[in-house]
Amino acid sequence: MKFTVISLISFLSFFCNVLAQYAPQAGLTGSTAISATSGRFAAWATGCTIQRGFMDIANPTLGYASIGDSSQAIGPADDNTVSLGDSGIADLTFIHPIYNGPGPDFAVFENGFRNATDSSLAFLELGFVEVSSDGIHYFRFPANSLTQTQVQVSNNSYIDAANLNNLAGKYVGMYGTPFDLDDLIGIPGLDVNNITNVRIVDVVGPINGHASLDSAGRRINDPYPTPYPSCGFDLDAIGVIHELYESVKQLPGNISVNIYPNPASDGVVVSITNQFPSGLKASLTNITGIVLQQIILSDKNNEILMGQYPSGMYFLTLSDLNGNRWLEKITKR
Ligand SMILES: [Ca+2]
Ligand SMILES: [Ca+2]
Ligand SMILES: [Ca+2]
Repeated sequence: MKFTVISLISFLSFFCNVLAQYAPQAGLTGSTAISATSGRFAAWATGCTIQRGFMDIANPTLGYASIGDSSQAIGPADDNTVSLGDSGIADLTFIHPIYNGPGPDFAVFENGFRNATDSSLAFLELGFVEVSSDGIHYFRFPANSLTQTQVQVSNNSYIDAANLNNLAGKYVGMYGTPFDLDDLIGIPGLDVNNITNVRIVDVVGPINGHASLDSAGRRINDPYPTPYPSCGFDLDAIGVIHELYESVKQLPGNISVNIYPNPASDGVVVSITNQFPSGLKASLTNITGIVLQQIILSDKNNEILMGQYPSGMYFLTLSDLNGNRWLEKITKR
């Protein structure tokens, strides 16, 4: 009987390794983990509200997760966390919106920890990540979990990050799991260049009963049950990589910008009122984040024609050679 159990575990771990196809745990070659101290973060979440989940979703009489509070999710990653509980939710806000720049745009920090003897394995508690550009409609990153679903992951078992994609908590403490807004381009009602809210939803881990499903309908095997006050996703921080500045009136170096008319009919003029910076780009996107025009600004007055587009809301983004961006909302009559 013991031989059979060992064989099963060997088989499952072999099976997992064959299937593993995503980036491995922090510190291993090919990992996409971003260290909290990497210097890539321009900003951190500034507001957080928490809806706690139960310590055990199947036994509500035990009460709710209770460790930490919303302040633990604000500011730079520091390994101090707030516990969400089974299916608990955290809503995060930021001083400036997040935009879809090259590569990952923000990263989520949890407090998972490594297996002492196998650096590819870690104790991980997972969360779905959703974003919104209006604070009302949220859209979930398509998550993938290839962790086996035959044996329940428990409060003392370890999983392989290489089986996980687009799930917060994939990486150990002080290493952020990156999210790239490219994955959500073209969804009606979401502007990937103006993300105002990020939401974390605890993955409920039982492989039977209250299972959470990934984007392919697979059950996500996440530690369960964990009937403790520290139950569920432990949110440490959200770091912003691509931060959007909302005013284009003033650029660095005392450069003033005037965009008119707004609302517009035939088009808008982008007027630079003094010393002209080189490499300044303007990009016009529609409400779903699709880029309609991209122009290198080469003159003090630059006209962007809009007569061919339907009425509605558009975004004009200016960017400089240092990667800074500024956003102006344009209403087309
Ligand atoms: Ca991106
Ligand atoms: Ca969970
Ligand atoms: Ca924290």
